[in-house]
This record gives sequence, C-alpha cells and structure tokens, in this order.
Amino acid sequence: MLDASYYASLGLADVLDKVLAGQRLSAEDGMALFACPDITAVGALAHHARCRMHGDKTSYVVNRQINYTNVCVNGCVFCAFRRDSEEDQGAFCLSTEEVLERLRAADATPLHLDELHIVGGCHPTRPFQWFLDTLRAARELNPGLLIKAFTPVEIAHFARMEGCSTLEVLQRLKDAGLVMMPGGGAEIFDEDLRARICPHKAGSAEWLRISGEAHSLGIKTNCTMLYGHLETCAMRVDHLCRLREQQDKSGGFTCFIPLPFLTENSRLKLPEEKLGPVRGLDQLRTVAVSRLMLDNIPHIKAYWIMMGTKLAQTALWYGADDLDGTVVEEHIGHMAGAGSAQGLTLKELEFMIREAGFTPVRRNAIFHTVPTEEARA
Ligand code: V47
Repeated sequence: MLDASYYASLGLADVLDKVLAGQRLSAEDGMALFACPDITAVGALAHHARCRMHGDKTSYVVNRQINYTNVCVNGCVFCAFRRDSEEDQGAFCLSTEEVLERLRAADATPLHLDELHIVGGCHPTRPFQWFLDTLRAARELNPGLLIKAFTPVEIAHFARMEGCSTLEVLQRLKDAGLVMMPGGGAEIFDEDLRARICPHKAGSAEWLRISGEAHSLGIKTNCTMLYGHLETCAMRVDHLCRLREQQDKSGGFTCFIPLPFLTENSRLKLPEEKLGPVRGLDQLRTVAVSRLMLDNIPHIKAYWIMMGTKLAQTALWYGADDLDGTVVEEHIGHMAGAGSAQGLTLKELEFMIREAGFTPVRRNAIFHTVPTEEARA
C-alpha cells in the first residue's frame, strides 16, 4: 500500500520513512505534504499514523453545546456569530436559568449526557462570578456531568475583567467544576495575520500560555486552527508546529480540530482565487497533515458541523478519529452558513461511523470510553 518507489517519485521518500518509523516530521516535511500533487498518498500516510494510534476505532460523544452569549468585545473580522451589543439584531445573552433549562431538557431525554460544551463571546459586562455560579448550578443539577467550557480567549477576558491572573481564573473555574476546555480562539498563530483578522483577542503566545497553565492544573484542553481564509500553507504548518511544541512542554492537549472557514455573513473579504467555501480536498489534506505533524496530540476531530457529514466521514480515512457529537444546538458555524443539521442522534453518529468502515466508540468530554445506554440500564 505505502509503496516506497511511488513515494520517492512524489519526493516524499524521507517522509514515508519517518512515518513508518514513527519519527517526528519537520516543518519542511509538512510543506512537502501540502505541495504533494497526490492527495490520496498524503491521506494514506495519515491513515497509517491514525491506525497505529487508534486502529479502526472512531469516537463520538453524546453532548450538548450551549452558547451563553454572542455579544463580544473582540470584533474578529471573520466571525459571523458575534454582535457588538445586546441591542444588535441577532444578539442573545442567556441567563443562568436559561442555561439550566437547556440542561434540564437534555437530562429529560433517555440518553445520558457525557459532555456539556459551554462557550460564548467575551461579554463586556458579565462578571466572572456569573460563570462560577452557572458552572456550580449545572453541576448541582447533574453532579456526574463533565463540563468542557471556556476557551483560552475567554479565560484571558475573565482575568482582565476580574483584575487577576489567568492562572487564578483557571483555578477558580476548576474549583467550580471545570474539567476540560474547548480549543477555540487559536485561529491562526501567525502574528501579522492575526493582527488583521482578530487584532483584539488574546494573542498567540497568550493563547498557548493559558493552555499550558490549564494543563499544569490538570485541566485537559483541545486546540484548533481556523484555516481557508487568508493564511498560507506555511502559516498552517507553523501553527501546527507551535501546538506540537506547547504539547511537548505541557502535555494536556487531547484533541486537535481543524476548522474550515465558513464564509457567509463574514466581514472578512477573500481574494478572488480563495472565494467560496474551503475546497473538500483542501479540508481532507489539512486533516491529514495535522495527523502527521501532531504526533503528540492523541485525537484529530472531523467536526461534522463545519465539514458536513459526508466529508467528515471521508476524513476518517485521512487521519481523523473523532466526529464530535450529538450537539443539539450550534450557532457559530450555522450563523456563518454551515449547511449541516443542528444535531445528530446517537444512532445517526454510530451509523455514520460504521458506514464509513470504522468501529464507533462512545466517549466522554475527556475522551474516556463510556458504557453504552444498554450497559448503563
Ligand atoms: O474559535 C468562528 C471558529 C471556533 C468561524 O474543542 C469559525 O471540542 C469556521 O472551537 N467558520 C469555535 N469557523 C468552535 C470551536 C470548537 C467547536 C467544536 C468543538 C470544539 C472542541 C471546539 O469556531 C472559534 C473560531 O475559530 N469560527 N467563525 C467561521 N466563520
């Protein structure tokens, strides 16, 4: 399958050797993978690396996403989700009771919830205490619930609002029940481009530092990359290398999620040659290169909400081993034109995985395997 002479003809002889030997790829190798004309050859390498780590297992999670607000001080140019103030059309701002209502609705279904994913904009006035109280109230309602909440960008915002360190914010959130953090807000680490697309949010070094601080407290986190906008392949590779370096230091990244830029309702104007959604083949290649470069991050997610279900299934053959979840209600992608459903059932997710040729494994927020409904009955 991984024919040495064929990879040599593609200029990937060294890359093949390294992948077969389980050795680390260089940034130059990453660039060669982006330049390779045969995407299936890149995919086969990533599939080899994925199978060595996970065999044919593909995880999914019974979860619920809650976006508490889209009012945000950051004003990122790409974001279709955010609003400047609560008075703007399409702005929303949930109370603790409204968060709990959603949780009660989830608890009322026969399915056990294995992850509550809470994320939102950086609201200009909502005090940090609200977040602590809401986490505690959610845990009281469902004591066994694993809560994945707040990106490093929100942590930086809370620290500014509260006038304390990000480490203190993280410690207080952990005390209130936070076990895991989502990987949003990483966008693209290249400082010049970041200054153009998200000048006001936490910078790259800060995002990485806060992730490392969370890891030092035993809070696992995810990481992401927003791609398919103005970045180059060199910037993507640089982004992956910076994540890999951070992971060498702090070790707490659990899953990487490449997020293809969705263009509707965005203020980010793309040049002619980049107009329209990120090409499917580019998405598959980016998943594959991510799997190959991030040798120290266990999981790669094909986030079906942003990719669509068909491409997410295909991505399982290009290095991804997780699909995310039942979700139920999603705003960030859908306000930017995602054509996917708002949520999927457990049966639909399992069917997607089996239909693609893999074995479904139900997981929780921290990627531990959890029993099926039948086993819990
Ligand atoms: O940080 C914003 C991205 C992220 C657009 O950690 C966009 O398990 C595409 O991070 N097109 C939030 N992407 C979502 C996110 C996430 C989702 C699911 C699971 C996890 C996890 C994390 O969405 C933002 C930003 O990078 N984003 N606008 C857009 N128009």
